[in-house]
Amino acid sequence: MHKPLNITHPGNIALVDGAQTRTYADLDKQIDRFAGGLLAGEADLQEERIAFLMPASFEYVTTLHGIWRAGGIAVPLNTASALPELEHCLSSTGVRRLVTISDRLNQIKPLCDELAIELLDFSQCLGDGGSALPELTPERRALIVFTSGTTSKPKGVVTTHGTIAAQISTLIDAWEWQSSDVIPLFLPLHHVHGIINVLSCALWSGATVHLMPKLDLQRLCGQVTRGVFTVFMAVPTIYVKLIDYLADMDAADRSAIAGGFADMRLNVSGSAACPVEIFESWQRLTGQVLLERYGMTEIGMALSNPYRGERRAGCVGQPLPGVEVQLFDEQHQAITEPATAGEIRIKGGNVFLEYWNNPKATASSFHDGWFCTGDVAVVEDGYFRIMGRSSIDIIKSGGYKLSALEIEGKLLAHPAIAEVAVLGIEDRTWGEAVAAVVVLRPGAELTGEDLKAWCEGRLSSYKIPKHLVVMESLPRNAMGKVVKPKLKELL
Ligand code: MLC
Ligand code: AMP
Repeated sequence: MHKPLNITHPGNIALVDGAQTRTYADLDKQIDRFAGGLLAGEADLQEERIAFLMPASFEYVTTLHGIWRAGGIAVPLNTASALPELEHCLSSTGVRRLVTISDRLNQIKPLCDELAIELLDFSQCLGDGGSALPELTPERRALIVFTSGTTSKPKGVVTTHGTIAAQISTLIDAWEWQSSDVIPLFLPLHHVHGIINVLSCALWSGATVHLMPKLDLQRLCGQVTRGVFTVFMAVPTIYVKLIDYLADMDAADRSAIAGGFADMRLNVSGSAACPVEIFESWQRLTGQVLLERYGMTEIGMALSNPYRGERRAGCVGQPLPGVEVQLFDEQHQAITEPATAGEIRIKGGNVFLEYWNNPKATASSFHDGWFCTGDVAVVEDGYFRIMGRSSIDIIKSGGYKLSALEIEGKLLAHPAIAEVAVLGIEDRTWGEAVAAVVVLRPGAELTGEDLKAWCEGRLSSYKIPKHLVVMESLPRNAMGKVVKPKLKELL
């Protein structure tokens, strides 16, 4: 069983939210009360899936750990999701109880009523504490995080307490986490980057996490200038936004913020490729050599540039401790020659257990015991370099993995759209931006603004197409299959 909270430093500040703080001892006590409240006299939740919808907050951390301690499976929901997206997460995992905070109750109540889910306000779940708690062995299921892929609907990735422990401990070793570390957390808390790399590594280490419900560059940079943080982790989009934000200010302010970053012990980039230009700009601006690493919801982190040693621009380094990484060719043969591209496959205690209630998808994502990532890489002078993905239907935008098929399925319900192909188009800020190529029904008209308005409430904002191209017909191959057009030529 992993030790989710490092209570060897009970007086250390675990969490900061604005002017409020929680020590490890306070947090531990609150989690016990929450676990007891959820159990309501039962001995063990027996892997009941409990969903929760809340921004980064004391309540979020207490709920996540409380579900774990009570023997449940935590299902953190995306606070930016549209209701139909939440419906899929809740119904596919058979959730019967959902915890939220008072200002979110009205947003989610109609959906809970429709699905006969009991809606709980966080404060209702706090018991008196002191309840007997179940023993949690490493093979028990702990977490379901939804990920998009080559299927139209997102799949629930199940990790056990053992998987989570492996994912956390490898990063703590590799990046030398310490109880004196202080890190800001502005990433969404329904993905492994926020949940494992930032929150869990910090809480396991006895470090301090500053919770920010949203990325607010002005507030964040104010704290950076004051030297609050020692470690910073973000997706490349956020480094682009910071570089642009700093470019627009006067030299004295810029140098104060850049100095704050320079004084940190570590700046990490991941979840999407960090362009060499951004790596170099960040180094010029702050003196920090970004540590780029590679991971995935199903495996946590797998490859990382070294904490001590050369961090190479455009590369993701070497396998983390305890993680086996091998490139394979299309005939499933291991690639042994250098500089030959192949699919990244992974083995190790960090690899997920299964896709929830989807044995077919689970079986087809493994080959000979290796998890097949669908990412293609080469090894050059001992460093892995990601070259792209084997599927054009996966888009990475702002660090979010999006399924072109899911977005296409949604857009086909638009009354003006007869046919649609969705793809990612290169974008300096977002890495890729979502673009839709459509064929309209006879006599219909559609603008980008119309489409955006129609998508609101149906899709999360980052899935809504930012580019719209109307064509007479979609290009097809000799077999009649749609060939996604090269958008650069059309825009
Ligand atoms: C938002 N906008 C986008 C967009 N996202 N436009 C194009 N493409 C996108 N992807 C637009 C909105 O529509 C809005 O436009 C404006 O930007 C502001 O929206 P916002 O939501 O307020 O944006 P912001 O807060 O700035 O969000 C940017 C961000 C966010 C980078 C903070 O995208 C984010 O948190 N990304 C991280 C995702 C993450 O953690 N992924 C890890 C997955 S795990 P308008 O016109 O309405 O103003 C994983 C494994 C691993 O990948 O290896 O880590
Ligand atoms: P997700 O499914 O949201 O966890 O996204 C995982 C995917 O993000 C991986 O399969 C990669 O395609 C991509 N990814 C993560 N880190 C990097 C990186 N450093 N460089 C390139 N792609 C990355």
